[in-house]
Amino acid sequence: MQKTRYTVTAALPYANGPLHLGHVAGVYLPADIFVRFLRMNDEDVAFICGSDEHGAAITLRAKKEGITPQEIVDKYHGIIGKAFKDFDISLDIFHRTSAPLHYKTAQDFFKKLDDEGQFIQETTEQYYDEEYKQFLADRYITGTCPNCNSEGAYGDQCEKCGTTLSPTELINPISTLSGSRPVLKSTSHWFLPMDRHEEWLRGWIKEGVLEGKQHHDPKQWRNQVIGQCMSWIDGGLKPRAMTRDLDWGIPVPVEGADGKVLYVWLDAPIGYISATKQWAEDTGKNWEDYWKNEDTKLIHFIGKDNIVFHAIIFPILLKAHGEFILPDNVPASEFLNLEGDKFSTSRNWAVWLHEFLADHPDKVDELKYTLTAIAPESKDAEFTWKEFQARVNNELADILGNFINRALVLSHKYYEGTVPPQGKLTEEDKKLMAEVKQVPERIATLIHRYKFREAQSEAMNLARMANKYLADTEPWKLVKQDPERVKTIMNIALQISANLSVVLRPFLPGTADKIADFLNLSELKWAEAGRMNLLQEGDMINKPSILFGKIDDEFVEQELEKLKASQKLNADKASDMTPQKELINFDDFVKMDIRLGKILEAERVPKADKLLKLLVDTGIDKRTIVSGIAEHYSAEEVVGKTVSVLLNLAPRKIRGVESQGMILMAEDANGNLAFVSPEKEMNPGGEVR
Ligand code: B3M
Ligand code: ZN
Repeated sequence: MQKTRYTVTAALPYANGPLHLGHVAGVYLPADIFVRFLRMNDEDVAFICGSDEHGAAITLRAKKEGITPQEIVDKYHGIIGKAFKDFDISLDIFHRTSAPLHYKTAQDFFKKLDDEGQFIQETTEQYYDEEYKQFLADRYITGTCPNCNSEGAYGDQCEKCGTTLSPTELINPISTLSGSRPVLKSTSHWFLPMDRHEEWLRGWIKEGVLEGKQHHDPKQWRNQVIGQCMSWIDGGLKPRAMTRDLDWGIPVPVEGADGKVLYVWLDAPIGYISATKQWAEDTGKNWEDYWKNEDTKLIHFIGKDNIVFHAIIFPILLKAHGEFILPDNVPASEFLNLEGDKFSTSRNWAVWLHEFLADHPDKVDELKYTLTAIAPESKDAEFTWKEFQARVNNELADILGNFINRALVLSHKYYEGTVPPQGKLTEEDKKLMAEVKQVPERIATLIHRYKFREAQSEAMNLARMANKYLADTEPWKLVKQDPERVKTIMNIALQISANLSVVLRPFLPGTADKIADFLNLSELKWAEAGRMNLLQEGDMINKPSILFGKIDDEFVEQELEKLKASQKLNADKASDMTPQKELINFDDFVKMDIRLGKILEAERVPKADKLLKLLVDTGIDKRTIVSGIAEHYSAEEVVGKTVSVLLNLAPRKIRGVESQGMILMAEDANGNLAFVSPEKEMNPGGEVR
């Protein structure tokens, strides 16, 4: 069925810090391109976002800054909202989950599910910090990831391998409040029995089928989204707690839930609905058209660490509620890295959007173009200031800017700023015009497949073709001996300029506006692109200005200096080093049997980016150990290394492989990893003590 309405959501940023370029490239810019394109096609679109203002990360930031959680969210809700405006992200609303309307929406949603028996109430053992008298969930607890062995995994997620976790799965859990080892204490919570939904969910994710009907085309979904969901489903869906023992969040609206709040990953996605309600109220629309109407396409733009929350948990909640539509697509991006390292809020290794805009308010489209050109759509990508300089100078300025400038300057020079007639066409002219005609369709197809990098590249190819056309026809040389021919060439060049103001608009709206102004054109619809008569003979055109200034080496140097200075500042603070763990006594230490081991064989663990399966000679036996080092070491390069091994760690199954022990690794504040090896050749079995 032809769907005639879109609800496009962009992940609600946590209001505990500013946005960095990684967030923008992965979520907000692609969503904006998609929405702008839809609006150019007169689609009815709601573009929804807002601040995610609950959750442990916010209360931890508040503790760190010595202010209240409300003050934290007020501060960052403002910073983020202004950054979206200054970066021309065309949201219809930037709402917030601390708003009363959201509380009511989320509580009504929860109450309906509870009244209809969609939850199971269970009393379970949860980690509890006796010093802070607080149960520990999500970011309040950290430990070793059971999946990839990385330290610093949180109670709800390991940021290293992306696995979604529960606190009791962590190895050696530590409270992030007191730094002490938590105790287990019983508490009751409302659980979503996700296992009950496995059957329909599997069909919906894999085949796009819902209740026997084709709901969406799974071939349009990104592989990493389906892959992550299917491994979650195949791993066995388990009941997941939808409430928390916290004092910051939305109170659970049922009897016997004092001191409990909604789990932030139940609360936040409902924030899309409450934001839509607010927007509809402000604009006189019916919000239910955007969330309950089958002829509406629901699209969630997110980063890959949010996949299961948007493609499994929230759809289960929507379906359990019974009145809502499910997403047609969840275009999740991979991660963007910065100058060879991961973006990191805690290490201050980031280019903050609001700071870039304060320093370079005139470079919005330059940044948009670069981030889209390198977007991490199907694999992690890298932003460097040299890349930014190259994209701006070699593509925006030298191709697009140069073409537009020549087309308009020459038209002013030869025809006093009027559009000349289009005379007799050569074969070359006809070939070019046929090419121009196909560009809009190619871009539209790519955008509908969420391939924004390629779509933008197609739009830039139009400028490349036009630039080449002028270089090949050299009107400036012809104008004396064949003025009629030059009129046709310049008419074609101006028609292509008009087309560029249309096909670039989803990606570079500011530039599209400037070109349209040069040509005295109103904002054109997408359907008008591809035509070679957007301008009529005799139309007046304006004098152009330079579209893109060049980025010099000093600009790049200054930005790199800023990065290094902020990182040094942060390193000096040292506040981000993991605090020393609680004291142990010698008896605790001697329980550990740490030996030297020689790696005999190594191979990747299938479908696990981070894991290597190792055969290790421990001096007493040869055993298999799984280690989360595959992102730092290849299988080949570890064979033969002598390393330190914790032998008597209870065997654990990791991605189906029984691991008997743990390779000890050293990791510094920059995330660099190294083996702990003897400084001279030693045989396997040597005891470390
Ligand atoms: N606040 C963003 C994150 O995980 C998270 C998204 C919520 S969307 C409902 O960084
Ligand atoms: Zn992990």
